[in-house]
Amino acid sequence: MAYSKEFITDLYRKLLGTRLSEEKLVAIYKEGRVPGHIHSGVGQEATHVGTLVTSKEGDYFKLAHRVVSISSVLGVPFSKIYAEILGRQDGNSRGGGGVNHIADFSKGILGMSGTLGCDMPFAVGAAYKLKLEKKDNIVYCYYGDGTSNRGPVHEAMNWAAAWKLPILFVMDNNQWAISTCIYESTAIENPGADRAAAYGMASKVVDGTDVMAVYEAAKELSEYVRAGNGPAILEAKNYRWRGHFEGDQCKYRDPAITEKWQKKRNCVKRMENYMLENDFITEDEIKTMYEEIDAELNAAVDFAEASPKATAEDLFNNIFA
Ligand SMILES: Cc1ncc(C[n+]2csc(CCOP(=O)(O)OP(=O)(O)O)c2C)c(N)n1
Repeated sequence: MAYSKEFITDLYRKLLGTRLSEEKLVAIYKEGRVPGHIHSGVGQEATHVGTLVTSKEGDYFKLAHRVVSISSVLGVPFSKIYAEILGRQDGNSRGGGGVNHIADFSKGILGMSGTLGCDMPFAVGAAYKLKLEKKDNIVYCYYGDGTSNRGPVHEAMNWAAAWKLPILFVMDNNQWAISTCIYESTAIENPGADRAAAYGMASKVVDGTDVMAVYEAAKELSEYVRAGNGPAILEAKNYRWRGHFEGDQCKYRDPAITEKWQKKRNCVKRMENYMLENDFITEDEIKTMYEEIDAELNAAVDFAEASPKATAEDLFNNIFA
């Protein structure tokens, strides 16, 4: 497929922004500037960026607990994302939600549940709304390989398929659920895509470290879903580069395998090589982009740290009962 320079450069900028933001979170966490914990998504950005660039105004999103910087691709400023993660009043959930709750209804971002899998039916509910409204919008629903073995995921998928709802399930298969490898807990090779047929859904497996391949697969499946054919599953093969949380020593897995993924399957480097080889960008332009994004992220951290902390009283605000 032929791509314009504008499209490719925009895609790369989103990919790089997500990567540098995930790295920034790790850096400020190490300095003790982040309360609570973070689940770093460094290395897995292409799966999220490559799918979300196929979205359009009016779509809904049920994001995941990893690669939280991805909300930026949907228009949430880094300053708001960081303020939330740092527990500040200028955050998306006024600092009361933290890292897992970068919801923003104005952008269609529905938030997520800390009880993994239980939020999949919310996404299906949003898809039902879209179907009743007869819109050609869809829901992007992200979930992990570990989450895929939970009961609510099955219920959500069954319901979505039975009612032919417009929802694209995106499995970010990073192969690990804390210390359990998916291939020890699941008997099939593709724990996302192989199950699709049982629900009567379309599916695809893609290299989650190749943003162009993800984009092409997501384009095809999102168009299929948008056209009213019912839900589909896109399984992106990936690897969790860092620990489940920062501080996890990963004693349960072989560091040589992690290193191999980092060296050979770095989605940002792969995209840079593709762009350089095809004359979409120069080394100097890449360097400038790193500098610009880094400055934007530093300003976002400054903004978040200057924002007032959420208070104990805030716990009782903005709740239904
Ligand atoms: C129902 C439930 N069980 C356990 C947990 C604790 N937990 C948080 S993240 C996680 C790993 C989930 O693995 P996966 O879905 O593959 O996502 P990943 O963390 O690899 O991105 C677990 C078990 C939880 N939050 N909810």
